[in-house]
Amino acid sequence: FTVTWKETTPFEGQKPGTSGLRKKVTVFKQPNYLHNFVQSTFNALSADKVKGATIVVSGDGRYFSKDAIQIIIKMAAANGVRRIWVGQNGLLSTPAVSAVIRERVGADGSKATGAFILTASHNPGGPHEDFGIKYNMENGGPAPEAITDKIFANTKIIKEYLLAEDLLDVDISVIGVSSFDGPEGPFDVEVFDSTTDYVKLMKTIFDFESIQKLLACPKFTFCYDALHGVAGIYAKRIFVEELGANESSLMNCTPKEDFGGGHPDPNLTYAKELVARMGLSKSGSQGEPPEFGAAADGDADRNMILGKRFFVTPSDSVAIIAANAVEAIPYFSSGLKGVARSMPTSAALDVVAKNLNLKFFEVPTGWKFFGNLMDAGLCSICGEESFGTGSDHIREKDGIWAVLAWLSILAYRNKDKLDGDKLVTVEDIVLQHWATYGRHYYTRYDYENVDAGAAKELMEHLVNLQSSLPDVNKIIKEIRPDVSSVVQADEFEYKDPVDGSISKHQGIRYLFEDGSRLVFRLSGTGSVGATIRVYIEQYEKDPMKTGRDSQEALAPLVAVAIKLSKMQEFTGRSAPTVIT
Ligand code: VG1
Ligand code: CO
Repeated sequence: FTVTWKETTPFEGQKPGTSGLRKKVTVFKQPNYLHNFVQSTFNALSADKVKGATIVVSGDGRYFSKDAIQIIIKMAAANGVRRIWVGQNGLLSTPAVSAVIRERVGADGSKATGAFILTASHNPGGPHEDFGIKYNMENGGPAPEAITDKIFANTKIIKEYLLAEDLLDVDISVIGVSSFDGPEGPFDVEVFDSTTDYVKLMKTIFDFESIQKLLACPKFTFCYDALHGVAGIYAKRIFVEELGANESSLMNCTPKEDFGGGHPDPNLTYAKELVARMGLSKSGSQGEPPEFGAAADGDADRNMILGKRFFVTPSDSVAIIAANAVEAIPYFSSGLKGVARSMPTSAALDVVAKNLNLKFFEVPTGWKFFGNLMDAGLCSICGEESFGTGSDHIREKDGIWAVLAWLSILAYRNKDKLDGDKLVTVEDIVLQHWATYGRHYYTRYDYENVDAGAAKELMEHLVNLQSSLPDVNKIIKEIRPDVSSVVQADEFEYKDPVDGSISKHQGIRYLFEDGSRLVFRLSGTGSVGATIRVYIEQYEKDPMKTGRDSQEALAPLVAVAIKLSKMQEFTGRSAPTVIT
């Protein structure tokens, strides 16, 4: 092939958000739009990570992925990349990409130094929906801010990109290697099985045999909903082929370019079919729900864990996994190095860390901040309130891992009960956890696609309010005299304990005397307008009071949050778009 220098001009707004660049497909399809971003990424990397390097390109299979993969292959060839690794059909979950970067070794001993992940995660897909791209580094984790800032700076001044125009399209549906000759030497594209490396890694972490026994027990019923995302191919391999679950326990496990028209976000609002099957929908259920249910998002890094007629909040989930990991999961049997959560995630994990005397970290939203802690050996398990849970086995959150972690805990707790008449359930485990550690009532209100200017004003208003706590408390007492007082309010700022880098403006916090918290943030993953997230949390130590309905328990704080922020005045919204 030959290399052509193509002239181009910058596009506005190619700033990577919480997790890469996410825009409408129509935006990505503009001539040169993807090319500019990819070249800006190559230009932001050190030369050794491009020239002669091995780079992974794959994603959740959403609409436009196949075109994007061919474009990136041609640009990589022209930029002197030695080899591109593609999961069959362009499919690799985000956690599997991380595993491939860290674990996969090519036939000639080659290792990947990075990856382009093609996903907009939980955002809908299709010709009129979202596409996304993000770059992951040699450790398998998302590029740190130093790199994403550089990429963005490059997108603003880009004048040309490199393209191997005459390179033939590669058939990514067939496993094998295609070799080409370029001006700087050979270039290969290797298509490989999307699940092998990931499955191998999972087997080194969990005791598959004990999970298999649990799944074989007739009293334990199981279902998994991939919402037509990429998780489906891993679910089939792991839950059905390896662990013996019934094929009928899989829902929506064939990946689709448009996720079947749905919103591939595993929560009580969007995972409707699973929620109904688990007996959690208001309209009631058809028949006896399974004992355990779980779902994933489009790129399979998120998870939702459900018991029969029971929802586990993600903040509780990570705390419960951390509390049980050493006993129940072989990978952690020699102890946990530490635990971490994102700032808006509830303090359930803090209480576990304190009780078990573990190192504990609170980081800004987004997985990239956990990676440094893990690379430095400071953190084993971490999680976010947004249905993200994971560990230092890779550098991304991991939806299937979280399900295997829960199945491991259930298998461990039930190992002597499989022949008895009653199993320990998901609900039992959560209730026991609350009895030991107390309960953090938690909810998140999302106001999606509000006017960006209005969202900014609302946030400024909340920052201004923070200058006088007496005023804040006066307002609160007027709204709800039964709510405790704010004792501290600030904008969250994080100093990375490993590299000393500082991230500012990571969310507005109001911290109450009784441990309650209100947090306000703007989303960094949307593709149009702004999304305001309000995180509401209240701690209850009294075991007699941990069994309330969470929306009811949180109602006073919710009322305060809405009034304090003047939500309706600024946005015109009287209700959130999604409550999780
Ligand atoms: C959201 C979540 C955040 C998560 C991020 C990426 O970000 O709140 O916790 O890490 O999505 O997840 P934001 O900026 O919109 O609040 V995924 O599964 O979209 O890669
Ligand atoms: Co995701």
